[in-house]
Amino acid sequence: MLDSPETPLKALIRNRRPGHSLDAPFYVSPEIFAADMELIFGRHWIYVGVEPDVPEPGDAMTVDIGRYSVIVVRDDDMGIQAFHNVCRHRGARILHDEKTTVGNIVCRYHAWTYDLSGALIHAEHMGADFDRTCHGLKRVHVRSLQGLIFLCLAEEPPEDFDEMAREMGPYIAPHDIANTKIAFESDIIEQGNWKLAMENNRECYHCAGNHPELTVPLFAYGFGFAPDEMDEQDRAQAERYACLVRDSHADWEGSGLPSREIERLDSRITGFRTERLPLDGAGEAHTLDTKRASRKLLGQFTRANHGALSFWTQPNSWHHFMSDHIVTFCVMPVDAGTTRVRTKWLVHKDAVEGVDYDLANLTEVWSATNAQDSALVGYAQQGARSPAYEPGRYSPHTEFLVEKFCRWYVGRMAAHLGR
Ligand code: 3BY
Ligand code: FES
Ligand code: FE
Repeated sequence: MLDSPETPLKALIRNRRPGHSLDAPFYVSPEIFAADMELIFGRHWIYVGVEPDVPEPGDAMTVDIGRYSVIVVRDDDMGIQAFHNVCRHRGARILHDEKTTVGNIVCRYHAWTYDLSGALIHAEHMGADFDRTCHGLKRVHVRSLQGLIFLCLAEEPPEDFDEMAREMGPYIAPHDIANTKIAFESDIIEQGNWKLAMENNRECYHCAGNHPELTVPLFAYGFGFAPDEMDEQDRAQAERYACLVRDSHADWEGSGLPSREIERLDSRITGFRTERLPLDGAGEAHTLDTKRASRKLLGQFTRANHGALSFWTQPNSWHHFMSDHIVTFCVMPVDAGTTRVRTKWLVHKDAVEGVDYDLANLTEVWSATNAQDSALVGYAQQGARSPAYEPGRYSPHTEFLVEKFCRWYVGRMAAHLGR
């Protein structure tokens, strides 16, 4: 066990025990939280929302990443722009609502006015020698991956976003995010470190015991299983599942729907993984009857039994794409022991609530699952605060993706700290 939470970060990283949860300071120390914000959230591509957050020119959303506030806005040419939400006059925060619609971006303090490309177009009293062209809003790197919006706060963002976009594009494109709308969104403030929220997402070891709703459509097998502990009946079931995955992949790939696993968790700065997996029952969606939640299917889909395409990114997101709806999750650290998990449910933009979909039915599985996960993350944080906590072993069968997340995290921290 470690002697004190004050142990220097580099030593903690060097001494991290592979295959085990992290040392307590990684979850509880304000200093390591500050390092996470600078080295992970300050330098990587961070998932923040979807293009339907800002569907029309002038639609803007503000995104808080630690101490930063960023404006994401749809410009007049339908492009997405991102700027620091800090006025170039005396630095006041400009936009205050999470979502708004603007003609120009106007600071309330002295009415400095920026157009949707960030250019300063109006600033009174500044004298003849004042050059407006040098006072545009500071840009933040922004990229859309088939409608999923990522920001990077670094001067030089990781160059491998394009590779991820190239590989993931064909998987996500059929779900046509551009023609969806946000049917519902929820924020949960979890009482745990952001890494515990991510670790919790990377395994389904806890699913059988905690997620009675999610395990109706979801086969936990898809996230690993322990063959040596299974009886004959379990093993037969697991084999049937493996066949179902093989047959489904062949079927889906044959009809032009990329489905097979891509795993780039260790080899990239921008780590990600994807796979389309069959669902139980009718095999259509994350609902309690396993059928589509919305009658209007996305994109060109004509049938709904395409299972769910999942896309997991590092450091902070996961997404489930179905034929009729999409559920997308953004993890945002608040402080060492607090994390915001923002979930959005997307349906076809023409789907009408109460006619094509029932909101309770659409959101039921993940609302329940999020609440259950939130409690679990809270318990993990409470444990990590105890002097009795010591890193525990991950299951090689059902927690290998948690280990990969931790390996990516410590690897990135080490790379940035220069060791
Ligand atoms: O949401 C996910 O990514 C899945 C579902 C349950 C646990 N996790 C692996
Ligand atoms: Fe924005 Fe003065 S601080 S106009
Ligand atoms: Fe869970």
